[in-house]
Amino acid sequence: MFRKIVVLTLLTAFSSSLFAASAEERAQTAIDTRQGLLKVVASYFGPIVGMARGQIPFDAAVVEKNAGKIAQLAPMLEDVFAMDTRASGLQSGAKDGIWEDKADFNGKVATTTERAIALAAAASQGKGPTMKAFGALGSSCKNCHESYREKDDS
Ligand code: ASC
Repeated sequence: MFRKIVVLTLLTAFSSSLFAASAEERAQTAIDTRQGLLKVVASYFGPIVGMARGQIPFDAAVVEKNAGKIAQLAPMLEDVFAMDTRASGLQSGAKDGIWEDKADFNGKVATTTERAIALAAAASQGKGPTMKAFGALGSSCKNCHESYREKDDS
């Protein structure tokens, strides 16, 4: 009895580690990964939204740091969206165009990266120029969502 449990436990453990994940598992992992990355991006974006709305004091150092992080994270969007998950039938907010016009999608990602770099550079110029650069970054997020996100609430 105990031996059987041990053998079954080992088999279960090995079946998920030794053998390749199913196509559906790989697709779900890809969806979770890209949604997770966008959440990390949003976590750096959020405090700057708070500053723009006057809910928290303007802090140039935080803007510079967070924009720098977004500039590092944004290029990863091209990588995490590389896998076409449409055939999996799994639900997500990703539109077909992502894989039908990769050059455009990747171009929008590149624009976002450039604008995040520009925001980091603007942070030392004071609140006015910073918020102008932040507006430009936000519109590149929105632009991509309008084209490629099913439920656009940006
Ligand atoms: C975010 C987030 C979005 C964008 C958008 C930019 O942090 O969740 O959808 O930024 O608000 O316009």
